[in-house]
Order: sequence, then structure tokens, then C-alpha cells
Amino acid sequence: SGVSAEAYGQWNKKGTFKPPVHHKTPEQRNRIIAKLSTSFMFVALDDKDKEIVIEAMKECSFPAKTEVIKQGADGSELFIVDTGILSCYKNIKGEEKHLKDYHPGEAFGELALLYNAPRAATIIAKTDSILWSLDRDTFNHIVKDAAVKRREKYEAFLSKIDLLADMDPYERSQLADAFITSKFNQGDYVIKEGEEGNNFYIIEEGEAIATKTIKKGHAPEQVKHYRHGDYFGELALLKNQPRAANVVASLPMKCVSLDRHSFKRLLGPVESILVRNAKKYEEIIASLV
Ligand code: 1OR
Repeated sequence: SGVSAEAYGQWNKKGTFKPPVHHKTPEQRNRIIAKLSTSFMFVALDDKDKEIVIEAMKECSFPAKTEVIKQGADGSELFIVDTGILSCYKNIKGEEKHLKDYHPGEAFGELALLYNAPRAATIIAKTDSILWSLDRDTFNHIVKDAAVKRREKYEAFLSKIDLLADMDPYERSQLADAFITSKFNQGDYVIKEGEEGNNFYIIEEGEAIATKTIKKGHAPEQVKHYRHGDYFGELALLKNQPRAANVVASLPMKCVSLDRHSFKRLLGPVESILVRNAKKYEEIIASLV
């Protein structure tokens, strides 16, 4: 009595769970920590949970051409790439299709654990590879809830964004792992013209305007208005150039953002759309001068 059902559930869950511990040298620990810090599913863990994950991980090596995961099989672990390159294939209507390659710092094999499903694709080592594996129990107790919640939370929002409409749903769901949320007050500068840029933004709530110096020595003029679902900040990342405009919150605003590295990795599939849309900026500016 006096203990809520929810609190009891938490205690019960953690109380019966004994995470595995695989001994590691300091050198191995450092390699895991480096990889976890770039792996979206793990960056948000607190220190205590991160430590449990580090202890539970197991080093395994796969020579080139060996199969790590077989489509249709039961899955009991997920993997993070330490060194090497691996290829992902999926049998779609009888045809074996190459979907993508995995590089150091990337994780795969999470789907079977997240959704209790058979392996959705086959993964084969392309070069000799060293991986870190994490068992299903540790994943379920420490990582899964937060990851499922994030993916579900953003699913509806992301599927309605024009830019992402044609993206593969699996790739879209991975965006949710990488998003960072930030809030702005009315009048806050999210981006300043001329500065170096490192983030890409999508508006979750609120509105913003873009202003740009069109005539030297004159005040910046409004060139765009952004609402829910609109994005900005892509140009500096696409072209490696300073910020081309200011973006100012015109209402209290909440955004999700990606840093340069995540942007390149996760929005690669829509880069041609971003580039095409960016050509419209020149028309807007031409109409103002
Ligand atoms: P898993 O546990 O199902 C195979 O084991 C892994 O391949 C899977 O987790 C993902 O980590 C990874 N569809 C399904 N699984 C994929 C995909 C994918 N890509 C990588 N995996 N698609 C590819 C999107 C470019 C959709 C294909 C229709």
C-alpha cells in the first residue's frame, strides 16, 4: 500500500532483471564508448544505463563474406559496428536487393527486438568486421521503451512532411532516433546570417520568418514565413557556406533539429529534393531586388 502500480511495475521490472556482464579491457571500453556516442539509439541514455549497456556488450568478429543476420530468422541481439563494412540485403518478391551498407558507429538488427518480429533483412560482412552485440533482455529493459516511444511519437508528424513523403518508412523512423528538440521564445534568433551553420531544423510547433540583407547597409528584409512542418537551415549544410539568412521565431516555437553529421547520413535519400527546393530561393531574391 502507498506504492503506485506504476512505481511497483518499475521496481519489479528492474528488480528481476540481471544484466549480463562481459569483462572488458580499458581499451575495449574506450572503443565501445566512442561508438555509443555516435549511435542515435544510445546517446540519450543516462550514465547509469549507459554503464549497464557497456558491461553487457560482447565483442564479436566476422570475417569477410560471413552472414551476421539472416532474413526471416529469430533475432536475439542487435549490433553496433566497431570496424568494417557490412551490406544489408532484402528479398523482395523473390529478388535479393542490396539496401545499404553499414559503417563504424552504425547499428543494425534493432527491428526484430523493437517489434518482436523475424529479421527483416540479411546482413553480410563485406570486409572483416568487428561488432559489439547487445542481448535482447538488456535492450528491452534499458533501451527499448524510449526508442519505441520516440519512433511512435514522430511517425505521424514526419509522414505528413512533404520533404519526407517519399522516403522509405524505415529510414524515416530512424530520424526520430536522432532528433534533438529545442524551444525558442518569440523574437529569438535561431539562425544568424553570415554565421557558420551546423544544424538543420523542422518546426514542430509555432512559426518563424527568414530575413536577409538584400541591399548592403539596409535592414534585412523578410524573405520567407515558416509554419508547422516547414524546414530550414539546410543550405549551409548542403553547400558548406555561411548562413544565407536570419531565421527568427515569430511565435513561441518548438523545433526538432539534426546536426551536420546526422543530416548527411539520414537525409541523404532526399538530398536531391532539398537541392531542387533550394533553387526557389533565387527566384524569391530576384523578385526583391
Ligand atoms: P532486423 O532485426 O530486422 C535486419 O534485422 C536488419 O536490417 C533490420 O533489423 C534493420 O536493422 C536493417 N527494412 C528492414 N530492415 C532494414 C532495412 C529496411 N534497412 C536496414 N535494415 N529497409 C531499407 C531502407 C533503406 C526497407 C526495405 C523495404
